[in-house]
Amino acid sequence: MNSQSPISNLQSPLGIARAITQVERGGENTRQLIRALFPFTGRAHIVGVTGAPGTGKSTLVNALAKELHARAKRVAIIAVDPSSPFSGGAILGDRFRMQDLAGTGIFIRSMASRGQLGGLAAAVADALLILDAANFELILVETVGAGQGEVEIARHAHTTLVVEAPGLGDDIQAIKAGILEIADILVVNKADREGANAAAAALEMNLNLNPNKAAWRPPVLKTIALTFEGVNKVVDAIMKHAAYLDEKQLRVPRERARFDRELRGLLERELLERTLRRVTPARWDEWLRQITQRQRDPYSVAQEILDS
Ligand SMILES: Nc1nc2c(ncn2[C@@H]2O[C@H](COP(=O)(O)OP(=O)(O)OP(=O)(O)O)[C@@H](O)[C@H]2O)c(=O)[nH]1
Ligand SMILES: [Mg+2]
Repeated sequence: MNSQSPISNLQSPLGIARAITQVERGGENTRQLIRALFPFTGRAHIVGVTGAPGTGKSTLVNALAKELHARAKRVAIIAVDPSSPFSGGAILGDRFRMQDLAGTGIFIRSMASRGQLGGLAAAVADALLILDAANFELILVETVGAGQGEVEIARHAHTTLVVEAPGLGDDIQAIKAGILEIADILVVNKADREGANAAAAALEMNLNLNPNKAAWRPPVLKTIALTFEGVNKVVDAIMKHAAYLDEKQLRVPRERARFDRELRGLLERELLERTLRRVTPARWDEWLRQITQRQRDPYSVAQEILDS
């Protein structure tokens, strides 16, 4: 870091990309960077986009970003793939996406679980802060797959979209995976395919069966992301949900949930690191040997380490 304003490095896409690479590495430089940036954050609206593999999330996110850009919003995309340590396929797909967005001024970055000391969730949380400080008004975060990852990301988001597509199975994937509760907006993509109306009706019925106590009823919207059909309405719904959060003063509770999670994760990692720093590899090996030979149990070894 130089002595200029901490956000002066975030004025170019290259500077932003470098900052994200930094937070992926973790460590003291990351702590300093985030400390310096944090006062400049808190204005971005974070939209999580999740759903089963292949429902068209990436296509939809690109279309949403273009539509938001056309409405003069500063937009960034983070594509998170928690399942992939190397993200070979994802990188290929992303190349294509990046070309698709080239020259638009829309920032896009993909993050997989490779090479992060502090874990992917922490790196994504920090990347969101960087993009926020870099003055992006809307940040679209796409996550694939694993239920845990989806819920994790939803904790960062102000607005969560759950994307479905017909023909991927008999049931609606979100109902099966139990992720409907996190949805603020439901999208049935691939509406050009047979079964889209049935999928939308099933989602509506599920909403009727499990009515939310909150005043916001998630709209069920059909899209054809490939041709931009319905994308306008999804953007309208995002803006409407953002306004709803402001009007009902729900932004602060959502932020609390986000930072509650983050603070706990941070403490977990810090305490673990500090504790392990006091232990030599030789002692660690010796403890493992004692445990595997049933001379000691893991609880008493952990207690000894904590007491030391
Ligand atoms: N027919 C049809 N195909 C679509 C539509 N939207 C996306 N697709 C296609 O569906 C396939 C998967 O799209 P992606 O956008 O990569 O889906 P995804 O959900 O991001 O996939 P993962 O990231 O692998 O989970 C691609 O071949 C898209 O071209 C649509 O509205 N209609
Ligand atoms: Mg994708």
